Amino acid sequence: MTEPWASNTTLDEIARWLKPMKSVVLVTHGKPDGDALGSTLAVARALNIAAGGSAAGFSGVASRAEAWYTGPMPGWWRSVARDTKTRLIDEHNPPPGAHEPDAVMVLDTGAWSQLAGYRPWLDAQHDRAVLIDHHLNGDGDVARMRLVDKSAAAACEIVAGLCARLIGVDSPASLPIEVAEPLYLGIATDTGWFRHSNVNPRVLRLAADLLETGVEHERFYEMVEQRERAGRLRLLARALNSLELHDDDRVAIISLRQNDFEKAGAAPGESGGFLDLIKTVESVRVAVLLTEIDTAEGVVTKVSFRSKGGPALVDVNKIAMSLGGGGHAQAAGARFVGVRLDEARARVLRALGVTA
Ligand SMILES: [Mn+2]
Repeated sequence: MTEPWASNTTLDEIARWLKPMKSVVLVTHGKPDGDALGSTLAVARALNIAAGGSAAGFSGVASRAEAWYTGPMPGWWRSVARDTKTRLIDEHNPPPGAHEPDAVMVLDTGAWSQLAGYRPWLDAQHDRAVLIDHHLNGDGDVARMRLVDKSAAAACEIVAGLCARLIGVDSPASLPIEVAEPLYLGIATDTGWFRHSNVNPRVLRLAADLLETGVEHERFYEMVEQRERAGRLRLLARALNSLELHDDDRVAIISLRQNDFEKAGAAPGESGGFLDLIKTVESVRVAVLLTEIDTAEGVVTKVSFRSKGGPALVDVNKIAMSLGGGGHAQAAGARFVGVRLDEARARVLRALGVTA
């Protein structure tokens, strides 16, 4: 029987159900982001505090809750997790077979595809599992109890109410700072630091309440967003310098050669995200990155395509396929072995129907 992707419980019921639980495991989606880490850490700390311990647990006694993660982990995650009990799960460290907690919580996801690292262990926990999520889609059979609020900007927005109930405070402004900090992190990152369309009065009021507890906005912003390597910026400077526009400025091309990576002190692969910046040019519909590198098989020029959506969508998957590559309609690539950058550029422009 398939179960619907919808709530079948409330925050009050979840809080009441969690109260007597002595051991709780919290899981979230693989490659956890600020909301995934924030929601799991906040609940783990709230559970310990609700039972009379510190955020990290009880002196001489194990923590009541532990958060499990499947990587890769963001570089800053330990600065946020600090002394909260965590466990990294991977193929060498699977979920401990004998580990049968009183309760399992699945936060910020409800999709089996994002929880693959926990199976089959998680299947066996179904009847003692509760999930809290804000995504539009998920699998109803992940947990017996589900609270799905698609209007929430972040899982942390929902979880803030749970933490307040567990600890017994009326307002998020009265939460302990150890709980407020990860909640703020989740809300800030899932709203793109209060820039995305999910920003509304309710989430801004919650963020303001969390700041009342003493959360330092700038410290978290710096920790998460200001971690760029100087070499990557030098590489970006070289890429921007190469910018050329074609077809009435609708096609933008940037180019990087082996020499650019060496001069910048950057590794191939550090050009990720450059095309997002090129796409911010108003007239540009298709952005292309050409990368010429020397490999064991000789010179190779890699082509990455990104296109803007909407009615004027250029299907770059088709373009890439015509060049022997492929991908998706808005993100695709191809690879030319034994072809220099200038020849690759000519082939790309021809494929795009542009006469240079
Ligand atoms: Mn989220």
